[in-house]
Amino acid sequence: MDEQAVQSYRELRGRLAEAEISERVDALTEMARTVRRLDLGMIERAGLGHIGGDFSVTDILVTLYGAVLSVDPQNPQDPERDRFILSKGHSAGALYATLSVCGFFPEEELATFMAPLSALNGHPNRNKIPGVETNTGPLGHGFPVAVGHALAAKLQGSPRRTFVVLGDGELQEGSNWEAAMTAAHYDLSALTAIVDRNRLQQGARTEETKRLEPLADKWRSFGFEVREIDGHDFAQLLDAIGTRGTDRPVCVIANTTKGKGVSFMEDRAEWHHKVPSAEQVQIAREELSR
Ligand SMILES: Cc1ncc(C[n+]2csc(CCOP(=O)(O)OP(=O)(O)O)c2C)c(N)n1
Ligand SMILES: [Mg+2]
Repeated sequence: MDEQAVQSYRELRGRLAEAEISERVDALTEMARTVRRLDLGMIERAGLGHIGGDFSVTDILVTLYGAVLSVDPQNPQDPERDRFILSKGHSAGALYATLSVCGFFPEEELATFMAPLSALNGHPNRNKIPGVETNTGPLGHGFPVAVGHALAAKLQGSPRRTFVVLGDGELQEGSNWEAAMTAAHYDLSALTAIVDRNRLQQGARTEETKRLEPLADKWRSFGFEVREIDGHDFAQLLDAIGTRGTDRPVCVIANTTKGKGVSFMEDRAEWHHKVPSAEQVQIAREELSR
């Protein structure tokens, strides 16, 4: 835990709870800039990482931690905390940078990303990092666990919410659809599944690999309330993620751009896990400070 960062995080949450929408959007935009810059530095240092999916999911993570999730970095195991699971665990870099900004652990630790003996592995590990709910990495496993968390909350009569972020390519794993069926069967209205709909997976477009469309209809037919948004528009993100479902689970289809924020990475399959050269890092850094 990083006390100073926790203090700033608390201040931010307090301020944003009272703020006008434009102020909330500005603050989240600034936080996202910080997260992308930290993540870029981690990947540069490690020479490894999944920058494309990190940058498509950053604004979603920032909205969750900056304005929606009820979590306390000083008490990460509070039984009444909201639960968040990054099912697309390869975007660990973006999650680590976000958690450090909120004070779950000191920012300096980010420099150890993927180094031998570091807690910050290529995929998140709940036994090593405060704030991580479950280990992810093998795609298709996070959503079933999230459904379990949401069902437990319902059985306990708790109002806590559960959120899960899924990759769109990840939806090709059949376990997700079993989980969706289960969530709808139990009317888990405090569960929100967010799909990072960047239309790319590893090395190819989702629609050329295994067609997902009509995606919203699929989720609706499984019993979800669907909210389709621009996943880089903070006002839309706040609206779609901020409220729970009325009587059924929610699926937010967040239309995003893989590599968002860096012109030469945007919507390019090769930036799934390519590492930028020193020159590219410099250009990326400049673009991310605008
Ligand atoms: C079960 C499983 N199969 C394969 C992989 C290797 N893998 C890592 S990321 C990825 C592509 C995922 O695409 P998507 O879910 O769309 O993620 P994003 O575009 O957000 O990076 C694959 C195939 C894995 N992690 N788990
Ligand atoms: Mg994808």
